[in-house]
Amino acid sequence: MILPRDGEVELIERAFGAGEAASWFARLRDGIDWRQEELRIMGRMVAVPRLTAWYGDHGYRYSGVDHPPRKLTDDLETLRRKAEDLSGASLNSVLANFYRSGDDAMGWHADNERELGGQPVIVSLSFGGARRFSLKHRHEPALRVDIELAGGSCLVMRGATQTYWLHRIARTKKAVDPRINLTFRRILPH
Ligand SMILES: O=C(O)CCC(=O)C(=O)O
Ligand SMILES: [Mn+2]
Repeated sequence: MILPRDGEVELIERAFGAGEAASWFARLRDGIDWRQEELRIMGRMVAVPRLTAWYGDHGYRYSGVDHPPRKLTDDLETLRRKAEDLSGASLNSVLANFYRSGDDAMGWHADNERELGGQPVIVSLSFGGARRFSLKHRHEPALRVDIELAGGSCLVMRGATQTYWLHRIARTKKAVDPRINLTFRRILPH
């Protein structure tokens, strides 16, 4: 078990072979409509430190940004089915993140938007360079788990994970290759 308590995280290290993962990286880099989003932080607009894209049957609001519904591309549809096979969960949406370098990152958060329901299954596929994914317990910050997410891996978060744990991708000064991460989710109709 990756988490000592209060949730379930599973890592499938080789969900994709090396060649397959490299070819998905190139297809997603070129085929996704990447956007540079901005957030309002203390009255100022600040560029999010990564490129993002949202695809799903329903709209989604996270980090104060509204994402209208948008049909999955054929490639995302293929990967959605693979994510369903890997997890056994039913998934209808995906948030894509492109970390161009070690300066790109995602801060501490939980995937706990109301549209995901109480105990969401989040299935996260990684392509390209490896990055460190960290989890910390909300009520006991000394409880920390670090996982290296390499290209071709699949991480599944279930149960109470989003209630009790935060996760992030930290910046790094190490030389890292660009990375694409797809987090598949099930958005309930709203
Ligand atoms: O890039 C990752 O591995 C994490 C992405 C993530 O946490 C998210 O999209 O909510
Ligand atoms: Mn997340």
